[in-house]
Amino acid sequence: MTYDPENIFAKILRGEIPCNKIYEDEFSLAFHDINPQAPVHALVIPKGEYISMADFTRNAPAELIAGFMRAVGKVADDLGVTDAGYRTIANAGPNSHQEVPHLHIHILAGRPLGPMLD
Ligand code: IU
Repeated sequence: MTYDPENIFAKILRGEIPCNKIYEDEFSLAFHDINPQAPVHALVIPKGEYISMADFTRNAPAELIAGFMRAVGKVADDLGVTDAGYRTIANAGPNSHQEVPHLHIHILAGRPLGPMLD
C-alpha cells in the first residue's frame, strides 16, 4: 500500500483543513478527535508520510519515532489525564477499522473505559 497524500490528516498537516489543535512540534501534531468516544479523545499524528505503526517503525528516522512517542506522553500530560489514566490505540489495516491511512495514536480518557474490545 502506498501513502495517499490526499488523506484527511495529510490535508490537516498541510494546513488545507483546520483542526482543533492541542499541541505541535517539529515531529508531531495533536488535535481533538472530531467524533469523540470519551470526554477526552485526542489524536497524535507524526509529521511524515506513514500509514501505520509498522510503516512508521520500519521506515521513519529514529529521531522522528522518539519525538512522536514523546509527544504522545506530553499531550496526555497537557490534557491532565496522566494520573487518572488513559488508553492509547493505533489502528492499522482493515481488521482494525482504520479509517484514515495516516498513522495516528488515539488518546482516550476522562471516564472509566472498561474492557479493551467491543
Ligand atoms: P481510525 O483509527 O482511523 O478509525 O480513526 C480515525 C479517527 O479520525 C476517528 O476517530 C475520527 O473521528 C477521526 N477524524 C477526525 O478527527 N477528523 C476528521 O476529519 C476525520 C476523522 I474524516
